[in-house]
Amino acid sequence: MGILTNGPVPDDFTGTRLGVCNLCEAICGLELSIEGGRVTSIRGNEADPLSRGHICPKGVALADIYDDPDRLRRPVRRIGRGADAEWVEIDWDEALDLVAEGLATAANRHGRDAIGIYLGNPNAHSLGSSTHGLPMIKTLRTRNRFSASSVDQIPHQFVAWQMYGHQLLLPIPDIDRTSYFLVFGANPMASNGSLMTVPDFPKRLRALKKRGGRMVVLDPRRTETAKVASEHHFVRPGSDAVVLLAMLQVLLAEDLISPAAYVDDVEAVRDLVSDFTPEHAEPLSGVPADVIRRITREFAAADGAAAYGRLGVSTHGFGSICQWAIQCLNLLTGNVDREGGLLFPEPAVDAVGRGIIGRGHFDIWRSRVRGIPEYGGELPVSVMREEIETPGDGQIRAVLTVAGNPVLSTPDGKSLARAFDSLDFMAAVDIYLNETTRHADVILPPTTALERDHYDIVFHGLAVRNTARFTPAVFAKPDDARHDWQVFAELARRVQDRLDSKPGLRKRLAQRARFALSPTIQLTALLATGRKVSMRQMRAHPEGVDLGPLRPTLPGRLQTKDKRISLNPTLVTDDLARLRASLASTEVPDPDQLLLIGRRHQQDNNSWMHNTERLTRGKPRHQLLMHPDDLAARDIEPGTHVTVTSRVGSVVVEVAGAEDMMPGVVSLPHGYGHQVDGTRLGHAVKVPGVSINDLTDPERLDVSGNAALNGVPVTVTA
Ligand SMILES: Nc1nc2c(c(=O)[nH]1)N[C@H]1C(S)=C(S)[C@@H](COP(=O)(O)OP(=O)(O)OC[C@H]3O[C@@H](n4cnc5c(=O)[nH]c(N)nc54)[C@H](O)[C@@H]3O)O[C@H]1N2
Ligand SMILES: Nc1nc2c(c(=O)[nH]1)N[C@H]1C(S)=C(S)[C@@H](COP(=O)(O)OP(=O)(O)OC[C@H]3O[C@@H](n4cnc5c(=O)[nH]c(N)nc54)[C@H](O)[C@@H]3O)O[C@H]1N2
Ligand code: SF4
Ligand SMILES: [Mo]
Repeated sequence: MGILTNGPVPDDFTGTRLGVCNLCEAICGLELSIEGGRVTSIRGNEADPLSRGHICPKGVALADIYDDPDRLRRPVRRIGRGADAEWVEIDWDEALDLVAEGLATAANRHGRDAIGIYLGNPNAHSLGSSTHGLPMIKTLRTRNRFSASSVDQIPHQFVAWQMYGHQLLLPIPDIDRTSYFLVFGANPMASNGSLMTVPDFPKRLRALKKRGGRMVVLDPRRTETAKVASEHHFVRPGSDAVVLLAMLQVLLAEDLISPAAYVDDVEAVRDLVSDFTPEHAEPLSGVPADVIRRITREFAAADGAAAYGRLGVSTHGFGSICQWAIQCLNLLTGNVDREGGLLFPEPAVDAVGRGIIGRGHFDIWRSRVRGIPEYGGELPVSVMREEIETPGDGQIRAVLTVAGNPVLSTPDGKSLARAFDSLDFMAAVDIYLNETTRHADVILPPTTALERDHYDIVFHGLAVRNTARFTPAVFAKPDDARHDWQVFAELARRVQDRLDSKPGLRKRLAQRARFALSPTIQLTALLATGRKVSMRQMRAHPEGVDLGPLRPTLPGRLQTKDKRISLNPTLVTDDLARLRASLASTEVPDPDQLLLIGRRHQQDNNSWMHNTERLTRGKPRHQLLMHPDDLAARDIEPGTHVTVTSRVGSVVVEVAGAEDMMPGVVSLPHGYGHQVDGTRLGHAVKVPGVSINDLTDPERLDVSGNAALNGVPVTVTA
């Protein structure tokens, strides 16, 4: 009995053990009750200096992944295809050789770019993926790299790289001290925060309101967050840019600005936004001009204000303009690097300052078929299908996916699934057979969260408070299992051994030596040179070490060459021409047209965990949500099935009436539409529904290459 803090628990352990949840960006500290070696309950750890006892339903379900009989525990190989496919377990050695052979053969026959890589969301939540996964991908030297980032946050990175000099140098709302929190297109009450690691958002919001602060939300749906806001306004999907530009116009016209001394190009912004008035924005966005003016004045007058925009504004056609305008709003009002405004976290492992993550670059190469620029070494995942299906030099012939499900999570996923079947070879590093991995020839399943050591390289750098926490594995890895870093190290070696052209022996030996060091050893070294906290301290305090509230750090921490910030990043502001052209477009919209947006629910986790009992019970939540007036106008009864059609495809799904929707807007959750059911190796999926990404359009892109998943024009018929 008792709290055992270090080293995996013995088989028959009974007692409590600290753990960590890696399912979302809130990185909650956990307390697990274990009986006879099995987790019987999970609570939030009150002693964690960041999460302070917070937990959500997904964290409670964390052990369901570990215990899940559907989860793959040994590599499998596919024999046959589609409905007739059979999966046979093979041993690690054979599986790793098969994958290495498949990838190397494609590269040897057709060149390096014949390998396509897709990295999914859980990579950001695994230490081994940072220390070994990314270096392994680098050794493949392909330009056909894709990830979930281009259906998510590339606009943030694109803007931060240009304005602050590093793509992950992102100012974080100082939620614990701000008095005005202005939110565009985020739903932290369901998502628990993103690009703002903010566990226990509800508690921090209550404190904000208690000290007289306000939260104002702009969202086309009256979300869980909108409902607890001081004020919520509907905004037409895809139109936030004109609202934000109008706010800048008001700030400058009324001289409500007080930028820091190291901020340049204020006059350029004045010129760029001069014709974007609140009156111009009102008919386009649905947000009244007087509301835009009032919010702007309140924001400028607040004693510490923070504007924040998340998925709803990064995944639309002008995501970069929105993220730029949000930075301008914060910078012009002097709220960046200010307590109560936004601040830059100082993590114990400074991935930004240490160059562990590259600063960013753009348009060094372009996609072969459509000529879309890379960002940060990746092409938009929206071009992956055509790069597989279009013959010619540089065509992708083999794909490796790592912890991702692009068939459900990226635009026109259905066509991507078809493209996967045309490959010479496909492999997946994943713990489940799902809509994507079912197309692979081999699946390599690594260990899961409770079996591996954890430290959040990424999210401490985006957190609302400076803390550091190392969580040793709760359970030992079974002898015949592999950690993800071990899989990556082996793949790097075995692929390289088979490549016709490889680096010299000396370089290969150096790489190999690095890959041999475990993530924990690499982390220990990084901490030692960072000198903020040591591994020894973290081991002594598995609940986490508090390093204090965020502090002003500019201009010292700026990564720009001149340590100054330009408000006119031209790769973004040049895109205003495209915005103007789209606003001036004389195309008359179809009167039957509705705009489709996505949604997240507290009990959903992107496209997976739809087989855990705990998260799937309760009211169904797969339906298309639609305003009652829009239903009535089409003679549609709630609860019936409707056909939703976009340029790309069409789905049939149950519809529900929802006063919470802005009229003219409909919503579907993403990550639904499962096709792998109840087989021994598959998800025993317990939810109905369709994939929103059978409707989203790979042609709709932001200037950064990010997909415009929201605001998709659709029609809905009975
Ligand atoms: N229309 C629409 N589409 C969206 C979104 C939206 O809002 N609307 N959201 C987008 C966003 S923000 C994101 S991040 C993407 C997510 O898109 P993806 O990353 O492609 O999809 P996930 O559902 O996160 O898939 C995670 C996969 O990782 C596997 N996995 C889980 N844990 C591990 C592990 O420890 N190791 C390994 N190797 N595998 C593991 C799971 O089995 C699953 O297959 O979806 C995007 N798609
Ligand atoms: N429970 C749960 N939590 C999650 C996830 C999950 O799947 N489930 N996924 C995690 C991931 S990968 C991410 S990236 C984060 C995302 O975190 P958030 O961005 O907070 O999450 P979303 O719920 O996607 O919020 C987007 C909001 O934008 C709104 N919106 C849509 N279009 C527009 C528009 O044009 N303008 C405006 N102003 N708003 C718009 C939507 O109605 C929605 O409320 O969540 C993370 N947390
Ligand atoms: S909010 Fe929920 S899913 Fe996110 S880290 Fe905390 S417990 Fe896990
Ligand atoms: Mo995401």
